[in-house]
Amino acid sequence: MNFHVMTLFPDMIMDGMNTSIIGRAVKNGHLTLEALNIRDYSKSKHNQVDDYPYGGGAGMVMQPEPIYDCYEALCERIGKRPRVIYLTPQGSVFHQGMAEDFAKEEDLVFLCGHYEGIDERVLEEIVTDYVSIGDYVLTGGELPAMVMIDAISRLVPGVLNNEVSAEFESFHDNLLEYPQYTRPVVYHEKRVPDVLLSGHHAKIEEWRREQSLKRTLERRPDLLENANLTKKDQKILAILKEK
Ligand code: 6GU
Repeated sequence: MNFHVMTLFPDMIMDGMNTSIIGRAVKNGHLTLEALNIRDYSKSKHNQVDDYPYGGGAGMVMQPEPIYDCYEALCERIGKRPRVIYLTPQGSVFHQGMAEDFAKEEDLVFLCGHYEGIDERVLEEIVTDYVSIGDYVLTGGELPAMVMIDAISRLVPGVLNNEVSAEFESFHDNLLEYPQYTRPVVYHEKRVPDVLLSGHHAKIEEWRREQSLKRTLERRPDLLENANLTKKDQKILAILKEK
């Protein structure tokens, strides 16, 4: 997977992704990440990239030409025209299914806006996907781009050490993950559930599934509508709801 981020703050992207598992995946070649400075494509004398909004109003608007030229230069260099994700609170709210869809691409471009937004005409020309990360307002698209890159990267084969773990975590089957425990067996007078110490693998799996169902019912009941539930799951849920 090759990530290309068009931004006015390239250091924010490179510094933010350098550490952690994503940084390691870049170093060992499972991913590439580059930040393209939109300002490098300004043709004005002071490298200006924004201007006053037509019709008036507060703030500045990012001009279309530097963004278009930045994208076209990238396309010429890599010989393809990848999907362009524009990070905006007006987009569809990002979820795991979208991460799975984006992870199938070989290249992805993220367009990070600032100020009051970007001239609509260049968005119409190059943007394929409008994505938000939630219903709150941020100062720019860089943090959302990093959130998406993290979520997509961990689905790319080889990025996580543990090949199976990406599938089995929260949101697998649209259920939340079961609680985890490690040593010591007794901590502040609380014991690790006996079943986990029993070595009985079938019983452990059964307990974990029940915990996932219970937790999802308590914390995110909305997820159950799209969950993949067996007859047995439905029975367990019915009992949990009675309590
Ligand atoms: Cl993608 N951008 C901005 N500026 N704010 C946001 C967002 C994106 N998602 C939620 N809030």
